[in-house]
Amino acid sequence: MALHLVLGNKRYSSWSLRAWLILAMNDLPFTEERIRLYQDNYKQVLEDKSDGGQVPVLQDGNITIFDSLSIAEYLHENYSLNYGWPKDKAARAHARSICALMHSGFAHLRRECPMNIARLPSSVPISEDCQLDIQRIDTLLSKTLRTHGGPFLYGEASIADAYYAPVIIRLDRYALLGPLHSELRAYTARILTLPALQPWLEAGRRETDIIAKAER
Ligand SMILES: N[C@@H](CCC(=O)N[C@@H](CS)C(=O)NCC(=O)O)C(=O)O
Repeated sequence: MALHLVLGNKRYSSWSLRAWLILAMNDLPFTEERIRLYQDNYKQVLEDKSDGGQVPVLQDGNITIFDSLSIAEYLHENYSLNYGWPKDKAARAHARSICALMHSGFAHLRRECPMNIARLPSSVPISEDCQLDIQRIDTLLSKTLRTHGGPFLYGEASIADAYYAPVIIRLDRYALLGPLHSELRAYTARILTLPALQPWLEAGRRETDIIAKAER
């Protein structure tokens, strides 16, 4: 069946990036359709695409999957991914846990430092709560990298790396890396130069639609 991904602006849409990167990392052929978020009748378009009313949405023939984490699970379950969830049971359980944590948490970082591919790295004032989110991410990812020996979170690349890629981009674009563990700084460089990610970064830089609330 043909995979079709509905996504938002590549400059800003972090949840879209997660789904897109899982597909790209795994070399799965797919077509994509970009919705200009917060423009014209985008909300109606999204409502028509899925019951979730948001991007990303994956269509696989007549099956529609919405929400980035469900898309990850669907792809893992239905396609033989080279870079799906980790093969080891304990690592897989941990990877699912940290992705669920990302999905439901780190709200201060997400709100105060929106993903913006085109942003030139510079710092902005952030709250203490946002600082705590960053420290927690640093502790979590550095420990995971140490436990599995790198170069990716669970050794080989996996869904978890795609899931944390937008966080890594935020740490870079808001110049937040300085005080972090060396493992996480090295990992950041690895993710930012990941070949599969480059087409997204290039497209995001070229986009001219500005979403004012995502610019800081
Ligand atoms: N929990 C959802 C979050 C999706 C989400 O917030 N998508 C944003 C773009 S990154 C969106 O569709 N925003 C437009 C809107 O909500 O109207 C997921 O993981 O897919």
